[in-house]
Amino acid sequence: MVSAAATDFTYTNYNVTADTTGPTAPAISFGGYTSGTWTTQNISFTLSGGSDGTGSGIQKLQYKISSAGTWTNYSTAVTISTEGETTIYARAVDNAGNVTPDAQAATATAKIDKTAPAVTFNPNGGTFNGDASISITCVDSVSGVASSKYIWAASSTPPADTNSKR
Ligand SMILES: [Ca+2]
Repeated sequence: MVSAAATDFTYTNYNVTADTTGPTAPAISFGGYTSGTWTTQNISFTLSGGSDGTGSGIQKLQYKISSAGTWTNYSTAVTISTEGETTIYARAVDNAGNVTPDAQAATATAKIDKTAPAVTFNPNGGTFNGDASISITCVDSVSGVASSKYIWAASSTPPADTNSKR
């Protein structure tokens, strides 16, 4: 049997506040790059902000690369070097473990193309007795061909000014 005098007990009031709401998404920032435009360079992004309102506060920020990617804790600038179109997602996690709902995650698009278009001549060289018809095909499998130009020269020495033809 255990007995104790009433003075052995102390009482403490705990304020229990439930936080069941995820924070708003952080911002995805690029240095000198505009989301959704093509570039020939690697792209770096940083995350900042997000708000948990009057909730438990933001514990950490996370990002993932492509919708099938894995949420990764953010600590410093992230560099994307993969050619093609890459979607970046960002969310925040609060101190209660709630996350920004998927539908409210921040998104941005990185578009990298480091490869020049392929140019094909048909026929490619040859000797012609009379007029020659040559087709030129330009293909770019990443960002596509925006425009194409050609020059021609009467000798085997290319013109010095590539904007002229002779
Ligand atoms: Ca919250």
